[in-house]
Amino acid sequence: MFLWGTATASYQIEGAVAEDGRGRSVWDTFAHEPGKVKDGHTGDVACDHYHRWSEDVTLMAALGVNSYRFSISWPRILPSGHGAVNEAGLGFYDRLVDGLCAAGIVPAATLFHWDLPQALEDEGGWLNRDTASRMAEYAGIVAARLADRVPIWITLNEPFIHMVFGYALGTHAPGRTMFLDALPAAHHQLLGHGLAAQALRAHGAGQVLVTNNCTPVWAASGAEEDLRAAEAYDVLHNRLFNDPVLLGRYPDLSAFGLDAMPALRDGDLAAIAQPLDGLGINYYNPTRVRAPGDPGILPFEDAGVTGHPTTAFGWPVVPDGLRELLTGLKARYGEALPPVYVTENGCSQADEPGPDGVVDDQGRIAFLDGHIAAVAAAMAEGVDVRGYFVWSLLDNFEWAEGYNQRFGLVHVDYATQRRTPKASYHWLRERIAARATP
Ligand code: GBH
Repeated sequence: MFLWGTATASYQIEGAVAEDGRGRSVWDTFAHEPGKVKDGHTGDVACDHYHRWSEDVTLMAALGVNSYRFSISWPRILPSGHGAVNEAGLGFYDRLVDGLCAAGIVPAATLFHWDLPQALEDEGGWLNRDTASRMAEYAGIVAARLADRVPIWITLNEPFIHMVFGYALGTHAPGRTMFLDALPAAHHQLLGHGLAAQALRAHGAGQVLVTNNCTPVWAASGAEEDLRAAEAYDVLHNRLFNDPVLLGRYPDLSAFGLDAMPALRDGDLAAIAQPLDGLGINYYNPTRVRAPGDPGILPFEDAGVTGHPTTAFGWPVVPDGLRELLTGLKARYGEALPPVYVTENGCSQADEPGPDGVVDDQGRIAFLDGHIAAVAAAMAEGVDVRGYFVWSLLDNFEWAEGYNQRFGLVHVDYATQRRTPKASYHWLRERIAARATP
């Protein structure tokens, strides 16, 4: 069965940040620091999904999706990062999973979508190797409770983005600005993936995946130095995360002046390269780079993708980039590539209901139509794609942009929490009903 789904993440939708014993996450801290999130927005209430999850499951059932990718809030389960387990936190996901199963929707749970317990950040966060072991403990606890009903587990969401925005540039929590010194945060997340994958399986998890956001990398010209820049960017964005997981080794980092991955120890790569049941891919857009004007610390610079429409976020809309990405993964990894799940794809639009109450998001319909066709094209070229999840079910807390970017199939009026399915929701329902596959 091809999985048609929607995707969300705990801090972006749940709210209820101080309820039922939830501990603080790095995003609670970051969002409450003045100037970090646009307009001072926080996830304190978000979509109030913690209280409205049942209504949200009903919306998915009516949409006709057969799967739902959500993330578990680590600090709801382990408020101080380790030690005492918060039963009420487990209870929330227990009810959600039961609700999904009753609606015939396959739960796909992500363990870490960026909301690390603040208590673990206080011990060094992902710069501390121990956080990987803490993740394995957390994985075992949730799997022991939920793996009887959750068949699909995703360890990490986009470790590249978390390293770059959270640790290198500081535009996301925990807000560190370490540039290339952030690389251990990548290695420790990957180690956390490997150890968590083992713990998940030991506690009955069926399918284990990791989700990497990947981008086709285009050189700004055919000049030798631009081609080298493109290769270096591909190493940093894509291969640094796919190679160790699928091949058990890191790519050559010499373009970054490194002869090995910092923080790597003997045995780590074997732990990271656990057999996987699938690779999750989040795709938003391609990236175009050129050689840096001033030789600085990075061997590339952004050249911008031009000549394509853009989303409200300013991101280029290039549906064929998804076909290029998927077929490129197959060409690069061959037999080592497990089945692929597109675990996120979607776009932001400035959606508001018209006088008739209708949110007529034609741009999103065109976006989804084009990208679903790109998945079909990749499948026709031999890539084993097993699922497609739209980001997102609901408009939600878009990290540093707060509530200013809307990615939902369902509009959320934050003042009242009223949910209004957009035109794209109705379009997708008909698309799914008409054809079982892309
Ligand atoms: C995902 O990250 C996250 O998993 C999810 O939580 C989030 O809400 C969603 O996407 C939407 O943002 O500068 O034009 O080259 C996506 C990571 C990073 C993808 C920035 C697009 C740059 C576009 N994104 N990236 S551009």
